[in-house]
Amino acid sequence: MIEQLETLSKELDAEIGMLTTEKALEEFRLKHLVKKGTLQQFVEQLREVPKADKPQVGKLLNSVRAKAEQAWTQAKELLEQQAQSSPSIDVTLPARKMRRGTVHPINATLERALGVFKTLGFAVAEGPDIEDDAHCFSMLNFADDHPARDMQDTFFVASEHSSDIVLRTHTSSVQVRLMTNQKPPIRAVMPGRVYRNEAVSARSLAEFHQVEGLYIDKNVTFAQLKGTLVEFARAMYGKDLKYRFRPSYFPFTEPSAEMDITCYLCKGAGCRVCKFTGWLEILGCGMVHPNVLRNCGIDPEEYSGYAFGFGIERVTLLTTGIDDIRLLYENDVRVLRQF
Ligand code: 2NM
Repeated sequence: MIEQLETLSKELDAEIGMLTTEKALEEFRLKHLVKKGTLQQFVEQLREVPKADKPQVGKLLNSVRAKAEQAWTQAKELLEQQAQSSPSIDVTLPARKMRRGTVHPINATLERALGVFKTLGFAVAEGPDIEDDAHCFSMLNFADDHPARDMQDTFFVASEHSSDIVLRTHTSSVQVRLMTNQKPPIRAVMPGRVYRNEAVSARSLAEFHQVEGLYIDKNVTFAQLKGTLVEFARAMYGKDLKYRFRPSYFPFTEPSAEMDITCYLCKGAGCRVCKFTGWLEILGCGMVHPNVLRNCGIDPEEYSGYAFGFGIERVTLLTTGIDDIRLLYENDVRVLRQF
């Protein structure tokens, strides 16, 4: 019987190694651990063992039985643990797509525009959003009664000490700082947020982004201004675009002009986007007014300069086909995911 028990013990060792499924566990239990199982049969045979041998055989039987029971319990616990910690992960499923963030269309347009001017030799300058009347208006040749100085057009910052602190209405204020602090030649573009007390609509917001440019040196001409802006427009809107310059008025430039390009939608035939003119206005520009140069300590007899400015949101609408400026600020992911 000792021999038989040892054979069973070896069999058990082999089977214990395979106890990795519910099915193997149950088969093992039915074969060895139930009343009619192998171990109970040995218990019954124990009665026929001579008395002298009983302690030895009994001890062996007990240890074999303990081994079988322990192994079964352990394997069952392990299996239950595995089922809990890894709730049926199917590693063959396709991976869930990781969505990467993208650059906001306003910033993408801004970077593109700045890139064009950088290749043309312009530096990039920035300045404060909160300005005083001098930098925003008076040094820029705005008359005392100019409508831009009205509460209706400009946000005034409440202050105990003075009433001339405003949110800048254009980045020209940065150009004033540059002209006052640097000697010509000056060639720079100024990107930034600007603020105007306007009703919000599909075309305009009270807060938007502008890029203005400035070039001051000896003998700067209107022809150079046109060349630079045509280069810019071609880079932004397409190589074979048509354009025109129309006379205009700004307090800080003389002469002043606005630049139009043919409508991207109707190619000049006339449509709702271009209000049936075939043209879209893209920027304002002009030769810096002698008064502005003088206010900034630059001699207009010695130097001349050109300046220009445009709104980034408008460029974004024109180049993406988005037809409502407010969509750029709502940050609806359904809009943002398209860029
Ligand atoms: C524009 C249009 C035309 C402009 C002028 C100046 C300065 F400081 F030189 F006088 N800065 N920006 C300018 C001229 C801006 O934006 C539509």
